[in-house]
Amino acid sequence: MKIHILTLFPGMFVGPFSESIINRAIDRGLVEIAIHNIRDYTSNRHHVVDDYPYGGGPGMVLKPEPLFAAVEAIRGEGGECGESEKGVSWIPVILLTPQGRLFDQRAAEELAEYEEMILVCGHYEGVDERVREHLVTDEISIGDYVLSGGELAAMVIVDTLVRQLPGALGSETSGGEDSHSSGLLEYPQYTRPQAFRGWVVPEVLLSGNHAQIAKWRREQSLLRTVKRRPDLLEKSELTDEERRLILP
Ligand code: 9D3
Repeated sequence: MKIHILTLFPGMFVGPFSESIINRAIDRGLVEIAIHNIRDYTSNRHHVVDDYPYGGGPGMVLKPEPLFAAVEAIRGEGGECGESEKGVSWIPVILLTPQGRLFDQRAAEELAEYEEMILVCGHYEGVDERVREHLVTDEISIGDYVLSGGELAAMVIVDTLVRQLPGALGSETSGGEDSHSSGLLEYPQYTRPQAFRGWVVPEVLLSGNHAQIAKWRREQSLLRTVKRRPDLLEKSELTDEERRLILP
Protein backbone atom coordinates (compact mmCIF):
# COMPACT_ATOMS: atom_id res chain seq x y z
CA MET A 1 0.00 0.00 0.00
CA LYS A 2 1.19 3.51 -0.76
CA ILE A 3 -0.19 6.49 1.16
CA HIS A 4 0.56 10.06 0.10
CA ILE A 5 -0.05 12.85 2.57
CA LEU A 6 -0.33 16.47 1.44
CA THR A 7 0.35 18.84 4.30
CA LEU A 8 1.73 22.25 5.20
CA PHE A 9 3.32 20.73 8.31
CA PRO A 10 5.39 17.73 7.21
CA GLY A 11 7.36 17.83 10.45
CA MET A 12 4.30 16.73 12.40
CA PHE A 13 4.56 13.23 10.91
CA VAL A 14 8.21 12.55 11.77
CA GLY A 15 7.75 11.26 15.32
CA PRO A 16 4.56 9.20 14.99
CA PHE A 17 5.64 7.41 11.81
CA SER A 18 9.05 6.41 13.14
CA GLU A 19 7.72 4.49 16.13
CA SER A 20 6.09 1.16 16.75
CA ILE A 21 3.73 -0.63 14.36
CA ILE A 22 3.80 1.92 11.57
CA ASN A 23 7.58 2.06 11.52
CA ARG A 24 7.81 -1.73 11.52
CA ALA A 25 5.37 -1.96 8.61
CA ILE A 26 7.44 0.59 6.67
CA ASP A 27 10.66 -1.35 7.36
CA ARG A 28 8.99 -4.58 6.23
CA GLY A 29 7.98 -2.90 2.98
CA LEU A 30 4.25 -3.38 3.67
CA VAL A 31 3.45 0.29 3.35
CA GLU A 32 5.13 3.32 1.83
CA ILE A 33 4.24 6.70 3.26
CA ALA A 34 5.16 9.76 1.22
CA ILE A 35 4.83 13.13 2.94
CA HIS A 36 4.49 16.01 0.46
CA ASN A 37 4.80 19.64 1.52
CA ILE A 38 2.01 21.56 -0.24
CA ARG A 39 4.27 24.60 -0.27
CA ASP A 40 6.67 22.76 -2.60
CA TYR A 41 3.97 22.80 -5.29
CA THR A 42 3.43 26.57 -5.36
CA SER A 43 4.59 28.38 -8.47
CA ASN A 44 4.33 31.96 -7.16
CA ARG A 45 7.51 33.71 -6.07
CA HIS A 46 6.80 33.71 -2.36
CA HIS A 47 5.38 30.18 -2.14
CA VAL A 48 2.04 31.49 -0.95
CA VAL A 49 -0.46 28.70 -0.28
CA ASP A 50 -3.45 30.65 1.01
CA ASP A 51 -5.39 33.83 0.33
CA TYR A 52 -8.31 35.94 1.57
CA PRO A 53 -11.82 34.62 1.02
CA TYR A 54 -13.79 36.14 -1.86
CA GLY A 55 -16.77 37.90 -0.32
CA GLY A 56 -14.87 38.70 2.82
CA GLY A 57 -14.94 37.09 6.23
CA PRO A 58 -12.43 35.78 8.72
CA GLY A 59 -9.47 33.52 8.10
CA MET A 60 -7.66 32.37 5.01
CA VAL A 61 -8.54 29.88 2.29
CA LEU A 62 -6.14 27.30 0.86
CA LYS A 63 -5.52 28.13 -2.80
CA PRO A 64 -6.42 25.52 -5.42
CA GLU A 65 -3.28 25.60 -7.62
CA PRO A 66 -0.78 23.92 -5.26
CA LEU A 67 -3.22 21.13 -4.36
CA PHE A 68 -4.03 20.38 -8.01
CA ALA A 69 -0.30 20.52 -8.87
CA ALA A 70 0.59 18.14 -6.03
CA VAL A 71 -2.09 15.58 -6.89
CA GLU A 72 -1.24 15.74 -10.60
CA ALA A 73 2.47 15.28 -9.84
CA ILE A 74 1.70 12.23 -7.69
CA ARG A 75 -0.59 10.75 -10.36
CA GLY A 76 2.13 11.31 -12.94
CA GLU A 77 4.92 9.61 -11.01
CA GLY A 78 3.24 6.19 -10.76
CA GLY A 79 4.35 4.84 -14.18
CA GLU A 80 2.76 5.55 -17.57
CA CYS A 81 -0.87 5.01 -16.61
CA GLY A 82 -0.42 4.69 -12.88
CA GLU A 83 -1.41 1.01 -13.00
CA SER A 84 -0.28 -0.87 -9.90
CA GLU A 85 0.42 -4.60 -9.80
CA LYS A 86 -3.03 -5.22 -8.35
CA GLY A 87 -4.56 -3.53 -11.39
CA VAL A 88 -6.19 -0.67 -9.50
CA SER A 89 -5.22 2.53 -11.24
CA TRP A 90 -7.74 4.86 -9.65
CA ILE A 91 -6.28 6.77 -6.71
CA PRO A 92 -8.73 8.27 -4.21
CA VAL A 93 -8.04 11.83 -3.10
CA ILE A 94 -9.37 12.12 0.43
CA LEU A 95 -9.83 15.51 2.08
CA LEU A 96 -9.65 15.50 5.88
CA THR A 97 -12.26 17.97 7.02
CA PRO A 98 -14.78 18.44 9.84
CA GLN A 99 -17.45 18.33 7.11
CA GLY A 100 -16.54 14.83 5.93
CA ARG A 101 -18.31 11.55 6.58
CA LEU A 102 -17.49 10.09 9.97
CA PHE A 103 -14.57 7.68 10.03
CA ASP A 104 -15.26 4.34 11.71
CA GLN A 105 -13.95 0.77 11.44
CA ARG A 106 -16.17 0.14 8.44
CA ALA A 107 -14.65 3.15 6.62
CA ALA A 108 -11.19 1.93 7.67
CA GLU A 109 -11.89 -1.47 6.08
CA GLU A 110 -13.20 0.20 2.96
CA LEU A 111 -10.07 2.36 2.54
CA ALA A 112 -7.83 -0.65 3.21
CA GLU A 113 -8.91 -2.00 -0.19
CA TYR A 114 -6.99 0.71 -2.01
CA GLU A 115 -3.44 0.03 -3.14
CA GLU A 116 -2.69 3.76 -3.20
CA MET A 117 -4.36 6.90 -1.86
CA ILE A 118 -3.79 10.60 -1.28
CA LEU A 119 -4.75 12.21 2.04
CA VAL A 120 -5.11 16.00 1.95
CA CYS A 121 -4.74 17.88 5.24
CA GLY A 122 -6.45 21.23 5.51
CA HIS A 123 -5.30 23.70 8.14
CA TYR A 124 -7.43 26.71 7.51
CA GLU A 125 -10.94 28.03 7.72
CA GLY A 126 -11.27 26.08 4.53
CA VAL A 127 -10.00 25.03 1.14
CA ASP A 128 -11.17 26.53 -2.14
CA GLU A 129 -14.45 24.82 -3.06
CA ARG A 130 -13.09 23.90 -6.53
CA VAL A 131 -10.72 21.49 -4.79
CA ARG A 132 -13.72 19.71 -3.29
CA GLU A 133 -15.65 19.75 -6.54
CA HIS A 134 -12.99 18.78 -9.05
CA LEU A 135 -10.08 17.11 -7.24
CA VAL A 136 -11.28 15.45 -4.08
CA THR A 137 -13.10 12.10 -4.35
CA ASP A 138 -14.02 11.64 -0.69
CA GLU A 139 -14.20 13.75 2.50
CA ILE A 140 -13.60 12.32 5.95
CA SER A 141 -13.89 13.59 9.55
CA ILE A 142 -12.54 11.51 12.43
CA GLY A 143 -15.08 12.75 14.95
CA ASP A 144 -17.17 15.60 16.29
CA TYR A 145 -14.47 17.67 17.96
CA VAL A 146 -12.29 20.48 16.64
CA LEU A 147 -8.70 19.74 15.65
CA SER A 148 -6.20 22.36 14.51
CA GLY A 149 -5.82 20.66 11.17
CA GLY A 150 -6.11 17.45 9.23
CA GLU A 151 -2.66 16.08 10.20
CA LEU A 152 -3.71 14.18 13.31
CA ALA A 153 -6.71 12.84 11.40
CA ALA A 154 -4.37 11.58 8.66
CA MET A 155 -2.24 9.82 11.29
CA VAL A 156 -5.32 8.18 12.77
CA ILE A 157 -6.34 6.90 9.35
CA VAL A 158 -2.84 5.67 8.49
CA ASP A 159 -2.69 3.79 11.79
CA THR A 160 -6.01 2.03 11.16
CA LEU A 161 -4.95 1.07 7.63
CA VAL A 162 -1.46 -0.15 8.52
CA ARG A 163 -2.68 -2.44 11.28
CA GLN A 164 -5.00 -4.14 8.79
CA LEU A 165 -2.14 -5.06 6.45
CA PRO A 166 -1.27 -8.75 6.65
CA GLY A 167 1.97 -9.08 8.62
CA ALA A 168 1.86 -5.60 10.18
CA LEU A 169 0.99 -6.80 13.66
CA GLY A 170 2.96 -9.42 15.56
CA SER A 171 2.09 -13.07 14.90
CA GLU A 172 0.24 -13.18 18.24
CA THR A 173 -2.58 -10.82 17.20
CA SER A 174 -4.59 -10.23 14.09
CA GLY A 175 -6.43 -7.02 13.28
CA GLY A 176 -9.78 -8.80 12.95
CA GLU A 177 -9.80 -10.09 16.55
CA ASP A 178 -10.56 -6.92 18.50
CA SER A 179 -13.65 -5.48 20.10
CA HIS A 180 -14.74 -3.51 17.09
CA SER A 181 -14.97 -6.60 14.90
CA SER A 182 -17.22 -8.47 17.36
CA GLY A 183 -19.23 -5.26 17.70
CA LEU A 184 -18.90 -5.35 21.50
CA LEU A 185 -16.55 -3.73 23.96
CA GLU A 186 -13.77 -5.84 25.43
CA TYR A 187 -14.09 -7.86 28.62
CA PRO A 188 -12.00 -7.03 31.75
CA GLN A 189 -8.46 -8.42 31.75
CA TYR A 190 -6.23 -9.36 34.66
CA THR A 191 -2.66 -10.50 35.14
CA ARG A 192 -0.55 -11.40 38.16
CA PRO A 193 -0.59 -10.87 41.10
CA GLN A 194 -3.79 -12.72 41.95
CA ALA A 195 -4.30 -10.32 44.89
CA PHE A 196 -3.18 -6.69 44.60
CA ARG A 197 -3.81 -4.38 47.59
CA GLY A 198 -6.59 -6.70 48.59
CA TRP A 199 -8.31 -6.58 45.16
CA VAL A 200 -8.59 -10.11 43.83
CA VAL A 201 -8.94 -11.53 40.34
CA PRO A 202 -12.39 -13.04 39.62
CA GLU A 203 -12.44 -16.71 40.69
CA VAL A 204 -13.65 -17.99 37.31
CA LEU A 205 -10.45 -16.87 35.57
CA LEU A 206 -8.39 -19.09 37.88
CA SER A 207 -10.69 -22.10 37.48
CA GLY A 208 -9.11 -23.50 34.33
CA ASN A 209 -12.64 -24.11 33.02
CA HIS A 210 -12.32 -22.62 29.56
CA ALA A 211 -16.00 -22.88 28.68
CA GLN A 212 -16.91 -21.02 31.89
CA ILE A 213 -14.23 -18.41 31.20
CA ALA A 214 -15.50 -17.81 27.67
CA LYS A 215 -19.07 -17.47 28.98
CA TRP A 216 -17.99 -15.01 31.69
CA ARG A 217 -16.04 -12.90 29.20
CA ARG A 218 -18.92 -12.75 26.75
CA GLU A 219 -21.27 -11.68 29.57
CA GLN A 220 -18.84 -9.01 30.74
CA SER A 221 -18.51 -7.70 27.17
CA LEU A 222 -22.28 -7.52 26.87
CA LEU A 223 -22.84 -5.82 30.23
CA ARG A 224 -20.07 -3.30 29.59
CA THR A 225 -21.44 -2.54 26.14
CA VAL A 226 -25.00 -1.99 27.44
CA LYS A 227 -23.71 0.32 30.12
CA ARG A 228 -21.21 2.36 28.08
CA ARG A 229 -22.06 2.01 24.40
CA PRO A 230 -25.65 0.84 23.97
CA ASP A 231 -25.52 2.23 20.42
CA LEU A 232 -23.12 -0.61 19.48
CA LEU A 233 -25.69 -3.30 20.36
CA GLU A 234 -27.95 -2.36 17.48
CA LYS A 235 -25.39 -3.64 14.98
CA SER A 236 -24.18 -6.69 16.92
CA GLU A 237 -25.64 -10.17 16.55
CA LEU A 238 -26.83 -11.56 19.88
CA THR A 239 -28.41 -14.89 20.80
CA ASP A 240 -31.80 -14.94 22.53
CA GLU A 241 -30.08 -15.80 25.80
CA GLU A 242 -27.70 -12.88 25.43
CA ARG A 243 -30.60 -10.51 24.79
CA ARG A 244 -32.33 -11.84 27.93
CA LEU A 245 -29.18 -11.17 29.95
CA ILE A 246 -29.02 -7.51 29.07
CA LEU A 247 -32.74 -6.65 29.03
CA PRO A 248 -33.88 -4.55 32.01
C1 9D3 B 1 -15.15 27.80 11.73
C2 9D3 B 1 -15.76 26.47 11.78
N1 9D3 B 1 -14.79 25.37 11.95
C3 9D3 B 1 -15.49 24.09 11.64
C4 9D3 B 1 -15.98 23.40 12.86
C5 9D3 B 1 -13.67 25.54 11.04
C6 9D3 B 1 -12.60 24.56 11.15
C7 9D3 B 1 -12.19 24.03 12.36
C8 9D3 B 1 -11.15 23.13 12.41
C9 9D3 B 1 -11.95 24.18 10.00
C10 9D3 B 1 -10.90 23.28 10.07
C11 9D3 B 1 -10.51 22.78 11.27
C12 9D3 B 1 -9.36 21.86 11.33
N2 9D3 B 1 -9.81 20.47 11.42
C13 9D3 B 1 -9.59 19.62 10.44
O1 9D3 B 1 -8.99 19.99 9.45
C14 9D3 B 1 -10.08 18.27 10.55
C15 9D3 B 1 -10.87 17.63 11.55
C16 9D3 B 1 -11.44 18.11 12.77
O2 9D3 B 1 -11.29 19.26 13.20
N3 9D3 B 1 -12.19 17.22 13.51
C17 9D3 B 1 -12.39 15.94 13.13
N4 9D3 B 1 -11.89 15.46 11.99
C18 9D3 B 1 -11.13 16.31 11.23
S1 9D3 B 1 -10.43 15.89 9.78
C19 9D3 B 1 -9.78 17.37 9.55
